[in-house]
Amino acid sequence: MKLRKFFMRSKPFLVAGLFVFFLAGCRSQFPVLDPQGPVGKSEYQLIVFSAILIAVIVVPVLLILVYIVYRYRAHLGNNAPYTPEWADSKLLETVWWGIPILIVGVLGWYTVNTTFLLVKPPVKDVKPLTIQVISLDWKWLFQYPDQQIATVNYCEIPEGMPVQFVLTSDAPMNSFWVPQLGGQEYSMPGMAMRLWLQADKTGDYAGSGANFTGRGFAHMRFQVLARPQSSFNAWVDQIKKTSPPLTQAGYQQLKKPGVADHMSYSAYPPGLFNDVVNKNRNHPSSWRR
Ligand SMILES: [Cu+2]
Repeated sequence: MKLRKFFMRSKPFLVAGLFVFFLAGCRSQFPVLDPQGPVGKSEYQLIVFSAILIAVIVVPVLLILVYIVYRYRAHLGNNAPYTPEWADSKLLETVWWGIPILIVGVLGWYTVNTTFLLVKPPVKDVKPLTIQVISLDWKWLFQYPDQQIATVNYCEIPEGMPVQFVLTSDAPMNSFWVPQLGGQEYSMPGMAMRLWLQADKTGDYAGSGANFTGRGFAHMRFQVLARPQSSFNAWVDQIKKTSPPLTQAGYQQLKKPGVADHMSYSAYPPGLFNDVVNKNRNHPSSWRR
């Protein structure tokens, strides 16, 4: 009877526990836990490290809670010590202030070190690629200033090369996120934000807008295709030869709210990215106090 009651009461915890246990088996459903580049990997290590340090506190506290509730329960014949005059314990105070201070200190130091490193390119001996990204309603425009080509809703990058994404928005603010390559960064009207990412291996990496922007938001997905340098070069040449240029009129068309497929352009209006950033400087979302 007692045992049955115990299981009835702890049912939500058991279900939650099983849920976590089974989910842990399918990594591919959690791209953040399957990083494919140095940025994603160091963020993954930060996640694991934080989870372990948090568990150091949470697990013993929950175990002690269960023990206390059981040990000191109101029950005839319970011989647990009863000490109503007990006031304090220097030893316990030291333990429950000392451990958290230590953990917050270590976690803070590690987090600051890791995240500040991500402001710089992940590797320094390879010349980086720059891609300018404009988030629109409801599509992503990628521009390659060195190659002078542009794409919509997909971009190719060479494997093993650090890529500097420079982000802005010509629509509501959004957030640029390629979970397997690294954390998200905001794209905001009137601002240019930098995000370093790198793919170690050839592969197709899914990306999406991580900030709700209205009706077509669910379609703001894009692909980051990491390819060997030679195929990347061939791809650029191919686009230069076969794709139409993006004109100013074409951009105005693209800017109109709507969803889009993958598109490629052999050229784009010079200075488009900077014009978009400057034009939106008076946008309310870029006001500074
Ligand atoms: Cu901002």
